[in-house]
Amino acid sequence: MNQKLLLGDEAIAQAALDAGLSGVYAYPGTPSTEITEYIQGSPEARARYIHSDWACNEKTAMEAALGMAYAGKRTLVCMKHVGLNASADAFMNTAITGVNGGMIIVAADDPSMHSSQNEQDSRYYGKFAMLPVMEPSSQQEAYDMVWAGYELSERVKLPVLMRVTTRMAHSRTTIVQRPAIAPRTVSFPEDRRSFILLPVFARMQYKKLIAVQPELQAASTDMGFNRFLPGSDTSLGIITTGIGYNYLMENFPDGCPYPVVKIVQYPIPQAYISKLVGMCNRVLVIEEGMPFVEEQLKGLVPHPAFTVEGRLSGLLPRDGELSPYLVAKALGLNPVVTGSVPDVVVNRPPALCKGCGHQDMYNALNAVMAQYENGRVFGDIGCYTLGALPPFKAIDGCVDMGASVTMAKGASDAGVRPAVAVIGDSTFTHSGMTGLLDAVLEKTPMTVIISDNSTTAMTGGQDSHGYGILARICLGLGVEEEHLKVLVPLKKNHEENVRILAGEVAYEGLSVVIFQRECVQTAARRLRAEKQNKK
Ligand SMILES: Cc1ncc(C[n+]2csc(CCOP(=O)(O)OP(=O)(O)O)c2C)c(N)n1
Ligand code: SF4
Repeated sequence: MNQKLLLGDEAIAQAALDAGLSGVYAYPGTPSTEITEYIQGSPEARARYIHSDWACNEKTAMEAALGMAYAGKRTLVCMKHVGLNASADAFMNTAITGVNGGMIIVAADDPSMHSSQNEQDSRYYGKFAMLPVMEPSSQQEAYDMVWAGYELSERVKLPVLMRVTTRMAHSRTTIVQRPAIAPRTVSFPEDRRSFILLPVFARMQYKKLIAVQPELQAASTDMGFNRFLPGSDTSLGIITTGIGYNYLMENFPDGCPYPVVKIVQYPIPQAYISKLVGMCNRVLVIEEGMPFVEEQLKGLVPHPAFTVEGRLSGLLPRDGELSPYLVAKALGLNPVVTGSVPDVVVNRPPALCKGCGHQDMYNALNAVMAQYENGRVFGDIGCYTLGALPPFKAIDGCVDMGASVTMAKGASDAGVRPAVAVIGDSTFTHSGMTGLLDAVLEKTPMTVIISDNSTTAMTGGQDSHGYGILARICLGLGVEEEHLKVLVPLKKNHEENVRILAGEVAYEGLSVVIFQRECVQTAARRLRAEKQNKK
């Protein structure tokens, strides 16, 4: 019996490797990044030539994985929850094409928004696409579910969505591994038409998706992950989802007195829910994320026979992460663990690192923008978003990856002058390039600043697809050569940078200014690694 101490993310990665993975496709995003990094660092994955390079964005990742699943191999796609939005077109259509080889899509949700712009719940996407969803309550369950997920995926010929949340992804425990199996060989779908989503074929495929739903419902009781746990006190019935089960059981170390339905696989197991509401007229739903189960259970009109409580009723907070403490309060228990942060932890606002090139870029930009009364700067997502905070207070927006360019364009179309976008190199190749093409084609008066630190710094310094080719990409998209400037953000260049940037911002047309200097953290890591390699 082989045991390993692994993070939830790593347990998923290890399980995929053991279950014959042929390729992982992903774009970094907290709390999902460690899945792909684990596979990238695995000697076994290297020896087996398992694909693990980062993709440009989540949509390209999803589609490449679909291609691998088309060819009969087992594949994994990983992203943070908002990445599922970026790949939603491909994701929704994977449910219509179905798969040939096993495909697991991991969406890592971030309740409480530790490092995200919202706290959406990916289970809604699973229901929307009518796909099976797995939501492990422990790291071991995550490991086992990857195996079971591939088997289910290959049996019903559909991708499986695995939803994890921050605490599950980022806490560590011992995992019991299974003996590894060989990867699948190349095979093709039986029906060549299934992947051709012309309406005539897509209609057939959609009917198949509807027809398989009873089998998915049966799987959510037969596969043994969801459970009905009897309890002697039927004054309350409890439904937990995902990690909510742990939070409940932490409050009942000697066993829960109430009957419990533990849900970790969807569709929601109707048989277990019926059994619970048949014996309890008050039900508490403990779920991490949005009130997904609670809302469905409640329906539109109050049920005469039972009341449902949870995040919607106010017994649990409507937003933010759950904890054993909050669950104890909802149950009217004396919390074993308190929810307060010890006094020794002093809150301090996040800031750019000392010596970071984004600072010099913002100093130059602020000097230029000070000359205008009504100019606006649209920021984007990355370390440079911290330019919104003091001392810079340099940006007026940050919405989703790539939106700096397109929002600046819209504002410019509305007459805002100057309209400036600030975007990082990785975010630019993720979603900024297409917006820039719109602006090129319409000759929109605006300036796009690409703050190029040659890495994807915010998520830990992964490779950036634009490395060394950003200027060529911009020229290729049609940016005028005389209005494409490359500057080095250093203190000693400040006056010169302000002068050049001011000229481009004043230009009544489209300009791009690339501020290029490597992230100091990535540079330090690179130098350390180079030193190590020389030894
Ligand atoms: C759709 C989506 N995918 C992933 C992320 C996670 N994420 C936030 S910023 C970022 C990239 C930042 O890289 P870059 O633009 O180069 O800026 P840097 O952090 O290096 O300054 C990523 C991957 C996200 N917020 N949204
Ligand atoms: S990690 Fe790099 S890009 Fe991010 S703030 Fe620090 S130096 Fe700047």
